[in-house]
Amino acid sequence: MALIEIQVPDIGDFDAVTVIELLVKPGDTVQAEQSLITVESDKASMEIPSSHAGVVQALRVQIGDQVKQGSVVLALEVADGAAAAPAAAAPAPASAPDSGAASASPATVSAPKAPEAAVNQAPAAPALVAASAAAPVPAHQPTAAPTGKLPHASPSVRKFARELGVPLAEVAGTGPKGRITQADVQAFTQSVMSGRLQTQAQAAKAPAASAGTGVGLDLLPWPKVDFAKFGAVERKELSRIKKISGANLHRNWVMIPHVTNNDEADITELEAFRVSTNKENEKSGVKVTMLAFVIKAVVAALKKFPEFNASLDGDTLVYKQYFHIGFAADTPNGLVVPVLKNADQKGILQISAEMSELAKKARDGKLGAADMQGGSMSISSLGGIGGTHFTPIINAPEVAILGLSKGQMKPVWDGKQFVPRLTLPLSLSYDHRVIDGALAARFNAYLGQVLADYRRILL
Ligand code: CAO
Repeated sequence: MALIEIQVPDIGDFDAVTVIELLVKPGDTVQAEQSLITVESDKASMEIPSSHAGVVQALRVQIGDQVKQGSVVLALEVADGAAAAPAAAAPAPASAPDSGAASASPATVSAPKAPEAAVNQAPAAPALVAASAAAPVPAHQPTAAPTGKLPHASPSVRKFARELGVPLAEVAGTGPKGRITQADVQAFTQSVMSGRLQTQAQAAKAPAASAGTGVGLDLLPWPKVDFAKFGAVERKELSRIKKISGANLHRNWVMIPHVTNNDEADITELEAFRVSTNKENEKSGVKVTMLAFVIKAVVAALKKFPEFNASLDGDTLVYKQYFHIGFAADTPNGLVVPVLKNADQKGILQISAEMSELAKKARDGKLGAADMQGGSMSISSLGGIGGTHFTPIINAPEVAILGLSKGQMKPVWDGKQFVPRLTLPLSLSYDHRVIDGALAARFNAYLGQVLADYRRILL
């Protein structure tokens, strides 16, 4: 085994950037191109990937450190001989590795680089997670003539483009030195979709058109208004979280055919039980809210309706055998969705304790990437605030999300008279490509039954 040092590569136009997230720890096994840390400049945040596969020996940076090109990120133990060949298809990017592989002084390797960038000798590029909000959205150049040069984009943007089936060669880059950003890829998908619809519409109008019909999205450009003409204004850049979550929400809203099924659950008895549980556990410091019961009820519903615990992979549906439930948490900087893992194996008190820990981490801006990954389905609870029903946006690649609004006392007809019952509004948004309306109605109705009589979970 040999020890090498992974360095920050050329990070474009930035002199120094701040480490905001450590994605690995000593002892972790990493793959080539796996992200190691996230850094942030005043314009964007970027992931720094590893050039080698190996085992992390020691981190050389901490959150808050300022780093620049050449700063050492970590020491990595790699297989003998691997230090000389950072990636199978790529030449060694920087200084020669230490021939005394097992010696204490590690070889230094200027690390993160896009494999393709190494092939065409372009400077290494870190993965761009969020482009500056000020970046202009490029107009789609339908078929750029092939230049023979590989497009300039980071590994994560390439991965993102691959997942969406976007040909990078046709995407105009708006990042530094023409680098293609995630926002560019998203803008491309939108322009292609709208272009396709317009083509369909034109084909439908043509005299020779057969059965094809379509509707063009003949959208107007975004209104450009000088608001200062009408009164005093203040401009504030969106937070990093808002930029990232906004791009994700936009993609999910545009790409997933959402339908929302609204229902109500009678939670009169469950609320009484919750209140008594909190009284009994007053000293434990753990407060149980309705959301913890809903998480457990959602797990029961996912077991009964496995299509909801699935993700689309092309034409294949991937059914998950685990039950990790995401919940939207409101933070001063924007919306994040921590994921409560293995909710099926936990009781209500443990779920409540973990939820409050995750919510605190979210508010303190300390959630790691792993805290927000692997969800089966998400819940967005606005019950503590208000509202009757709403349309939550699905958190791709999940296929459904449950929105909870405020529980209210309502007069309910019991067959003889109106009785006051506490009802909880349930808004279930689902991906209609995967879930039919009838199945969604059944899922929501079953959820309501479980919440009305929690003993059903045992059946
Ligand atoms: N109906 C009525 N009251 C409810 C309720 C409901 N559905 N859900 C919670 N409440 C009550 C709680 O019992 C608590 O009451 P007390 O203060 O009297 O004990 C109060 O509302 C506040 O609850 P909470 O918000 O602290 O706890 P929670 O477990 O319900 O939610 C969390 C935790 C992290 C999800 C929440 O704090 C939060 O961030 N919610 C916002 C989520 C959001 O922004 N969603 C929108 C996403 S789309 O933009």
